[in-house]
Amino acid sequence: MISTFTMDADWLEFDPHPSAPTFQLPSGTVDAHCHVFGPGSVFPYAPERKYTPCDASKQQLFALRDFLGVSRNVVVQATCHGSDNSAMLDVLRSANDAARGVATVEPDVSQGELDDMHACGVRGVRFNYVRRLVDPEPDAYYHRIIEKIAPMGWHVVVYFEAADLEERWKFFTSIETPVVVDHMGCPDVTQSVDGPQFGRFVRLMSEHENFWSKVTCPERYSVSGPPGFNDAVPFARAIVEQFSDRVLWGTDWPHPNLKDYMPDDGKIVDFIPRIAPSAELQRKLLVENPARLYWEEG
Ligand code: 0GY
Repeated sequence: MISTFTMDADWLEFDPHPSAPTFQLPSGTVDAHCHVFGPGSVFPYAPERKYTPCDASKQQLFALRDFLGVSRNVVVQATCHGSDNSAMLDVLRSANDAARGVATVEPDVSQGELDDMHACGVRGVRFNYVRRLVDPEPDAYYHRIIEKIAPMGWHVVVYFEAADLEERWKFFTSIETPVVVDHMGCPDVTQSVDGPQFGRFVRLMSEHENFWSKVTCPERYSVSGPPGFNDAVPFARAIVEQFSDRVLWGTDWPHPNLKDYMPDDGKIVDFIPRIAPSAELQRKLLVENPARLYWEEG
């Protein structure tokens, strides 16, 4: 039976015709944070999901990649697919080594399943603490997963909101694998870049050298908004300049759960030189760092 799904009434669909970016991405650029959704008729959305999106297929992802001048993708399992990673794995299998993946797994995942995912290109798991997306589990649940994935050389991606960092600090800093923080921990950009909230995140990065940050998603926390996301610039730029070897960039296409506007992916690319002003910083952010984390074996 073919399942059909109706996207949420307030769902904003991605822009099918983004503008051509002005900034030319360096050769080898990795979009290190993007998703696919279904299509639901092929890869049904999970019963426990908290949103039903529009479909966003691998063909559409690859078309955007080529249009923007991106070389490779890291596809992050979306919560609307729960721990069924089939849609994400299908992208990896179709990408001819030009995609890697971050999966969602449960503690009872078998070694055989992990090995199959590794062969497809999965190199990390994501722990999501954003309550509108999932119900977070106790630390022991995540420890059991870490015990299984650490020996495989995988890393952990954590998605949380700034106000939650204090509570999670002890657990996060106990993780010994590389830990990649989504969207700089979603800072409140109405506070000072030198203030206590962002200061806590900067301290996390400076005291723990296994932590990386995605400087993605200004559209999620900017209050000044598009096209410039001006209030987000000092935050992302501070992280890029201070931790240039541990930062990643991505589009976040197809931009799940935005409620006010849909960003133009061309403008998302044009944001890059404002947060990584030199060619060297751009090369690290876009090419070298993701290549090291996702394409190097060992
Ligand atoms: C993101 C953000 C979101 C959604 C998901 O897995 C997801 O469903 O990641 C969000 O709604 O904030 O990281 O792209």
